[in-house]
Amino acid sequence: RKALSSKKERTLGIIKPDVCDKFSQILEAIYDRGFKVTKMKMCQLSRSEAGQFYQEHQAKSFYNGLIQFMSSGPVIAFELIGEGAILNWRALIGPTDSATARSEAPASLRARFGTDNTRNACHGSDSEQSATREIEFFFPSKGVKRRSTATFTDCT
Ligand code: RTP
Ligand code: MG
Repeated sequence: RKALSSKKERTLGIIKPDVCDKFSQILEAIYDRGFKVTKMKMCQLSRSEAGQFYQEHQAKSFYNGLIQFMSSGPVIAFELIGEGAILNWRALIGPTDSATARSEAPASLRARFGTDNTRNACHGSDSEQSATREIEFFFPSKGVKRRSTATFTDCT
């Protein structure tokens, strides 16, 4: 019987507005780890789109700052597929706080490219349920009733 972590999974990653110019180095790390990149979109989120995306944090003290940051410039969102992709992608990005990442996971993307607890380079879905919702948010399936109302402004 295969270990749980060998299950093929999909997850949603985001290169956040602080590090869009580090796109090529981040993509290189993603391919080095053996993920398959199956969908990708560059766009700028409105405040309401960013708020919808991070709706589970609505009541948190950092919510407004998070929404401000996530709508401050272009993001690159992508779907990754791989064995244990949800946990493995979160391991590659590292702890939420970039300073913690630098001490505990120096090779992680947040250690290498993040600034602090908010401007932390990358996002990764935290569960299968989040991954499904977040992939649908950025890459709405056609045909069935669209669950995402996001319009995604081009970065022109
Ligand atoms: P993410 O959802 O972006 O992958 O990050 P995460 O799971 O590691 O952390 P989460 O708790 O979900 O927080 C979402 C994002 O909110 C910002 N944040 N700021 N105390 C703070 O100032 C604070 N805490 C969190 C970060 O941008 C974090 O990634
Ligand atoms: Mg999270």
